[in-house]
Order: sequence, then structure tokens, then C-alpha cells
Amino acid sequence: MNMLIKNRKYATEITADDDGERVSIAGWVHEKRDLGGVFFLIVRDLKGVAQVTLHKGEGEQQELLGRMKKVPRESVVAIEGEVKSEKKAPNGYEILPKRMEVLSEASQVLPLDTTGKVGAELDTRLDARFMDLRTERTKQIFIIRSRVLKAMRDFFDERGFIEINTSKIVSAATEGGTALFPISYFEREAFLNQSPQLYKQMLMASGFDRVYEIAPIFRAEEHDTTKHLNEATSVDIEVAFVSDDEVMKILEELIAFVYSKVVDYPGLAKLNLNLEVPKMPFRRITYDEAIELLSGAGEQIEWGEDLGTSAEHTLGGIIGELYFITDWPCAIKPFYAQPVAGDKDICDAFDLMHPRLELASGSQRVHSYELLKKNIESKGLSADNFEFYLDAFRFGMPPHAGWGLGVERLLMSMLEIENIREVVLFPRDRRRLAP
Ligand code: AMO
Repeated sequence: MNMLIKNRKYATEITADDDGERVSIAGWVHEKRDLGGVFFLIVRDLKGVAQVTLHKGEGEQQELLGRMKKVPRESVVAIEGEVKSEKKAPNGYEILPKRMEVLSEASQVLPLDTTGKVGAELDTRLDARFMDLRTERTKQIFIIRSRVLKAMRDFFDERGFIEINTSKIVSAATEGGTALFPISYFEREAFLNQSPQLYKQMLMASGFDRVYEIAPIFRAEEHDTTKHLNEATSVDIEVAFVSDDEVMKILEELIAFVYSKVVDYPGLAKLNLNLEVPKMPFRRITYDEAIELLSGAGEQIEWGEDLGTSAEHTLGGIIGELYFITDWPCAIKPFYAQPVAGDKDICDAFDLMHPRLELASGSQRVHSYELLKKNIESKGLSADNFEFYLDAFRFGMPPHAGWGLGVERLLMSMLEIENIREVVLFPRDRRRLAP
């Protein structure tokens, strides 16, 4: 192993207190500045940047100076040198170089400017995503994404949930309204799963009681919007022996917990954000109240009609914070949503809304075999395709409830990002299948 790399320190691990120490760093050539008597090479790594300062005119350093001038920006280098405290440099120190190794030379013409000084279109950034991830803002989005996912796992773990992984190759649809991606599965047709819905419910019949899954969902959405992906990440939970009210509480507690783990993260500064943990309980309005509010704002929705983007924005403008819409018409909710006691047209279903968009949806589930079978058929689906699922309701299925939350939707709303593609490493949309 190259000793320079083996002993490498991150830029932020070195301080002015190391004055006089011999160190080695490794990273990408971020910037080069030639200022008459001195030459600066700014080296960037995961944690930050280090200033390498070479004073010209020192005889034996001529060869090093020549190589530093020549090395293209974004090449990968390892540098060994002496630390010198320097108030004006990043992190309060500079490195006086003794040796430099070019580990990988970059081509001269870069697809993007990694210093953030020259902006680029999102498409250009996504085409060169590996390089876009070198920019501070993009990098921080994905570090925050990782913190959010860890916070979620910690949250569920503390509450006694079991993490599950269900199959993504399936034989039946779960969510009416969005199309499936067909795949060829030997001599049969199969699909990419739209949601772990059927499986997480079946596990309630197994006695697992509280499960969660964080995994991809696949939706063949034809439209190309700033809030839809064809491959998204969903956080799903299912809980037995509880009502929808309890899983709504778990949802708002999860959101508040996740925010609390992000608000004091220093990297947020790179996104110019001032985050606050949302106050609980979140406001709850019924579907009827929602259409009344909309009508007051001049937007007419027929009872039984779904709320489109315009209605979501109008309501968001009126309410201005996270809120739930409850008591939905069963006609626009999936077959597994349980009707409220005494009214077969309204379901114990809910959506969690951010003023800009829907974040999650869930419900109390039908746990009666007969009603579920009837609901499947009345939605125009064939009960035969759901036999494996229906079976789980014939041999002891407890009452249960759950929800699904879009990770990308949560992130984009939290970080005030307009386009959902920004929070996915390699997004899949109507046009994009690579990288
Ligand atoms: P639903 O279809 O509402 O519910 O999906 C749940 C959440 O997943 C996210 N989501 C998406 N995000 C980006 N692009 C998409 N194409 C996309 N589709 C969905 C949204 C949405 O609120 N089985 C139920 C959940 C349940 O009842 O447990 C379901 O999948 O944030």
C-alpha cells in the first residue's frame, strides 16, 4: 500500500496545533491559484479542503511547482508536507508540500464545475452524477439522506419493530391508479412491486405485530413531474392490534424524530436552511373539511374526487404546516382500506401532507376475509390473483393498520428542494435509465 495514502488524514483532522508536523493528505485537486510569489493547490476530500502552499523561488521545489501547475483540476493526488498554522487558510493551517503523487489524472475538460461557482442544469448534473456529488451542496444532501435513514431505523428499533425485506418481483398489483412495470419471469409474466403492501399485511397473520421495511417501490407513472419517480424509496410499516389513530401517531413521532436528528447537523448550512422540528400533534382535517376549505378558496372538488396538485397547493397555502387528511371516500382508496363503522362509503384512511405535496398515506385495514375479497372484486380485480394474500385472512388475522412514506418526498420537503430527482443518487424517470 502506498504509504502516502495509508497515513492519509482528512483535511478536517489537521489543525493549527499540528504546526511543524509532517502529514499526508489525499483527495481531488479542487482549485489552483498562481499568485506571483506563491502557488496554492486546494485539495478536497470527503470532509473538507486543505490549502497546499508552495513558495516559489526555492530551488529544489521547482520540479514540484511544475507538476502542481500542470496537474489538471479534479485529478486525484496524495501530498506529503509540513503543517504551518495560517489564520487565512481553511481550517487555520496550510501544508508546505515536500512530495506529491498524482494517483489519477483527470481529463482537462470537466463536465461540471465542482467549486459551485458555475451552476449547471439538473440534467447535466445527473448525467455526470459522480462529479456532481463532488460539489458541497449535493454531497450534503446525500449525507443528510443517510442520517435520515439511520434515524428512521433507530426510531423503529427503539419501538420494537422488526425490519423486513419482501420480494420486489411479484404477480399482482396493489395500488390501483398507477401502472406496473411488467418483466418476463421465465415462461410467465411478473411485475416489479409497487408497494410491499400485501406482504407486510400477510406478516400480521404471522404474529410479527410490528414490522417496517425501507425499500424501493416501482411505479410506471407516465407523467414527468418534479415529485414522481419511477423508482422511489418507501418506508412502510404495519402494526397489529392497533387502529389507524395509533399508526398516525407513530408517523408524526417518526417525522419529528427525523427532523430532530437533522436540525443541528452542521452540513445543513451548505443548503442555507433554518430547519425546525415540527410541532406535534399535526393538524387533522377530514376529506369533507378539505373540500369545504377548497370551495371557500374558489376551488370546487366533487365529493369522491381525488385532490390533485392544485388542490394540494391551495390547502397547503391555507394550512401552512404538516397536516393529515382523514376519512377519505373509499372509492378513491385501495381495496385494503377499512370503511368507518356505520358508513361503507368513507374509509379509515389518511394522507400525511406537507404544504407542497403528499408525504405518506395509510389506513386501518380490512381484516375480514369476506369483505376483502368483495372489495378486490368491486375494484375490478380478480380475486384469483390475490389468493396467496387472501389465504392469510382465513386462518386468524388480527386487526391492523399501517402506512407508506416516500423517503424522497420527505427529504425534498424537509430540505426545500424543488425537484425530487435531486435527492436520488441515480434517478429513474420517464426518460432517464442511465447512469
Ligand atoms: P401510496 O401509493 O400513497 O401508498 O404511496 C406511499 C407514499 O410513497 C410515495 N410515492 C412516491 N414517491 C415518488 N414517486 C412516486 N411515483 C411515488 N409513489 C408513491 C409518496 C406516497 O405518499 N400501500 C400504500 C401505503 C399504505 O397504505 O401502507 C401505498 O403505497 O410519498
